Amino acid sequence: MDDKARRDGIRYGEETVARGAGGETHQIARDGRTSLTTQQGIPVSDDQNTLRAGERGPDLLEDFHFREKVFHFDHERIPERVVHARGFGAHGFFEAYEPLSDLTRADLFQRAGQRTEAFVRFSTVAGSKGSFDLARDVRGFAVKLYTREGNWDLVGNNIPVFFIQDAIKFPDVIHAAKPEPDRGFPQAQTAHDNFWDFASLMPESTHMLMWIMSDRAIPRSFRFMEGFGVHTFRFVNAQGRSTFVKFHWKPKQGMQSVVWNEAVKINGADPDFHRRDLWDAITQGAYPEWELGLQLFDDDFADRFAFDVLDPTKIIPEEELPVRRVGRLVLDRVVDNFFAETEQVAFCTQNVVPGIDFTNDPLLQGRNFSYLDTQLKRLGSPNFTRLPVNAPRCPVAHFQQDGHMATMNPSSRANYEPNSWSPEEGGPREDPVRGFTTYPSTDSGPKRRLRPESFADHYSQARQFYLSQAPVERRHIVDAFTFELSKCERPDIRARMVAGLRNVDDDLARTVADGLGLPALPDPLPPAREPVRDLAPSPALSIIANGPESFAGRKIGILVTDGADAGVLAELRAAAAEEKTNVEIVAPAVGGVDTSDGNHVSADQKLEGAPSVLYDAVAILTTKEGATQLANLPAARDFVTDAYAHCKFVGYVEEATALLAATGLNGHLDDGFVRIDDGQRPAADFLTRCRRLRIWDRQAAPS
Ligand code: HDE
Repeated sequence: MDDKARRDGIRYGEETVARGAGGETHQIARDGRTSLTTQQGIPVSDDQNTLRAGERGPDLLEDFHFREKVFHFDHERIPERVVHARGFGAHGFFEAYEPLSDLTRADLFQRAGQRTEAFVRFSTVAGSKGSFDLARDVRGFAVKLYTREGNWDLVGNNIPVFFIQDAIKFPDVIHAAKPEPDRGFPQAQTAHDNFWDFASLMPESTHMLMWIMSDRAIPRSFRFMEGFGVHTFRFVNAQGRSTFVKFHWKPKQGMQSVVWNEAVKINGADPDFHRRDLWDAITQGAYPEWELGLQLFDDDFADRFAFDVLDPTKIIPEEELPVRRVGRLVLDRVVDNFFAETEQVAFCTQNVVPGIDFTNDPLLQGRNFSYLDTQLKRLGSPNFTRLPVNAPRCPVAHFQQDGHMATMNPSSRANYEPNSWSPEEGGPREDPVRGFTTYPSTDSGPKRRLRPESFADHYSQARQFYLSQAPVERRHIVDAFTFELSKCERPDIRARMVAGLRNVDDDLARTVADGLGLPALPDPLPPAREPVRDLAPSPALSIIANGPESFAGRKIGILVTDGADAGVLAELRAAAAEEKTNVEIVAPAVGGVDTSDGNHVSADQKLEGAPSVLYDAVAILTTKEGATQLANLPAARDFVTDAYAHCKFVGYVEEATALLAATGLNGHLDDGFVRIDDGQRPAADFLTRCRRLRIWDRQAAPS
């Protein structure tokens, strides 16, 4: 159908489906494209108009194409995940560095260099599917490993502890964090009464609160954050010997977070900041990598350790039990279809393979019940395991059958066992040698509902985390508590939380109390058990102390105007390429600019759509006239002042001075302002300095 016919409202009779010599219908239309068909494969001749009686209607029920199309559309949505609704997935592989057969019989750890296909989904927890990426929140880090002995799902987070110790409190903590039920807001944030009411009444959440009020909860990218299995698991080797294990994912890109004021602005400028970042990195071939780290220990260590290794609100500090790196996870392929893969992927904590087993961590045990249940609700059929993203890559053989959307049913005689049919007709049999065997721990005791005494110290590790942070990171924690509690309408909730913080650190509690303007410092909450108090700080807990070694994978926004020095731009681009740093050209018009050599440079972004919060560092390349024009543009002034306020490096040419003057920053040009048109190799020098990521001195340490 041509455009004219479409405009004219069309009664048409033109045939769009090619016919073969014998009159049979082909799936190829006349212009060489695939013919549009219904779900039943019936070629469609007109997808613009419903079937109607007479020129102006009414529509006819007989229009099976219209009915099918709208019916399917009406059913496109599936329930979003009750938590972790907003996520982004990618494919890749895990590669083992060395055989770990002394520790585990899990197939993926048996041979150095062995690769196992993987799918990873990152997520935020509290927000709905359409919320923004830079919410202050835990990030999910769920890894599906398609091993040769079945799927292993390591469903972790970017924070190694959790809010609660017992799964029975999960609905409560999530209800409290989600939008309040009467009003349906606030979306994707914990800064409201219900969350802090619950948190302040649940001292076991204190350690986790320290983490989510820290910069860990506002990562710069999924690529720059750690992942943790959280619980203690077991490895079991071929001889049946068990070793406790905690899983870590260490980003090879180094760690990096943004600052809160920046996060708020990123959410407006690009709500898809994290998913776009991962998509861009992978499609550009800069595949992100994490190393799998293991903390391995035996019963003796577990007995000696100051806390219960089954308590998911505790870590084992890396300094006390080193992390052994045993392989790498590489994400090298984006999804073909978001719904089919990222939305339909179904992680289940109970998916473990021979050689990996659970412990009695009560949170883990509860999760093992929840995940299977939730997938049935979400995906609507017990056959969700057949979806390509969920299907094991190894052979599957069992007698489970039928159900909604069954695509794989027993085709031979027997659908039960034991049976006396031949191997061909009788189907699979148990395999005591290869089969999964549960580690035979001896567990017994009276049936009771209780919380073990060994779980009762809620404050010592919270304090350890706080004291392990760099001063500026501590300040961010203070600011985050103050901000979030300031959003609580009830003063008693604010005061109760500060009373809890007194058990963590008195300075922290006092500064938050001052920030909130509490009339008096409340007495500390009575602890369930006297805390151990001063544990040795753990440097591994600081992001700043574990930053990247290079500026690779980061992004510079270069603000240019007409007449910008072509030589400096070329040097900057070359230095960035050498450092494997991405560059985006930002200009007053997206059409681009003419540089000093008369060449045209097209822009990637228009200034108003590319605030400096989208970049790790910025540079300004302009002329005297250009700088004067920029000085009159609010977006240009914000570009610079935000970069300054967020402690970023700013490269500039001498001619940019008028813009800097207009921002009032001229007197404050610290180390982070770097001339890129002056010196030996100024552009390369600028990139090298950017490796520090931020000039934290701009933010004073807490008093
Ligand atoms: Fe989850 N969690 N969770 N969780 N969780 C879900 O399963 C649950 C917990 C985590 O990208 C749900 O498929 C309970 C800890 C991730 O698809 C649900 C408890 C950790 C994801 C569920 C926890 C996680 C989920 C919702 C307390 C870190 C997203 C949708 C006992 C170790 C996976 C779904 C994805 C998702 C239950 C606590 C990580 C309802 C009951 C601790 C990364 O089954």
